[in-house]
Amino acid sequence: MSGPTDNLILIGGGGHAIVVAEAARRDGMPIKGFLDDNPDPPLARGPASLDRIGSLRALDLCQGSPVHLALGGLQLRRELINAIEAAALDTRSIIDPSATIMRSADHGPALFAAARVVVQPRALIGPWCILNTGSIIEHECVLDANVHIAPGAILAGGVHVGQDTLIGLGARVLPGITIGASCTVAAGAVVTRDVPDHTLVVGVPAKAVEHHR
Ligand code: JB2
Repeated sequence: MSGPTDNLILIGGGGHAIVVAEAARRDGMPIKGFLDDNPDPPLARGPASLDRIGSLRALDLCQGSPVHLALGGLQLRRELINAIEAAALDTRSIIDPSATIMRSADHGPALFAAARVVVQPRALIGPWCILNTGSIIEHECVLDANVHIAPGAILAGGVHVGQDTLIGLGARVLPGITIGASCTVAAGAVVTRDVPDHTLVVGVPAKAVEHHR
């Protein structure tokens, strides 16, 4: 449980926040509590639970504390990113100690990098991205803001991903491909061609099935 010297506030208390909280502790970052609309979400229960200190949009409670946006849904993340930026809150990156980010790679603020992530040389990771468990971002990839790479997904060298896009569980993207903004690459898909903005692609090789978000 959090103690008097703890200070980080997580925004979100669901499954993603459980993973983020553990990585933050491993990274030596004490946690004060979390915001969530659900009065009894997963992070409030079970081992290493934390205290809920307010509703999800009660960002006034975060003034003076470092925060990390700890929920996975991209549309809700986009709304909260806009609110957090408007409130000029002090955002923190959380990087699990087992993640490897090569020295010539770079990332923006508010990154979450989970256990066993690998970011290879000269990759550029934009602000507010999630690199989830065991994902691989190869050399010279460029990720725009609020890109979510799900567990086990792999981007080959030189891939560009537009903002607010989800690369699903275990998906693979071939070298040099450009994926647009607000896209979803379904779990297990293999992307062999560029993907325009606002497109859902599925399958092997990935095909567009829907214009969305
Ligand atoms: O539509 C919503 C809504 N959706 C989620 N309206 C409101 N008011 N709140 C919403 N939330 C809030 O975000 C809930 O309070 C919820 O506790 C919190 C986190 O959402 P959820 O529990 O749905 O999932 P998550 O973001 O923690 O985890 C998802 O993303 C992770 C990256 C899951 O899909 C995980 O399996 C995944 N690993």
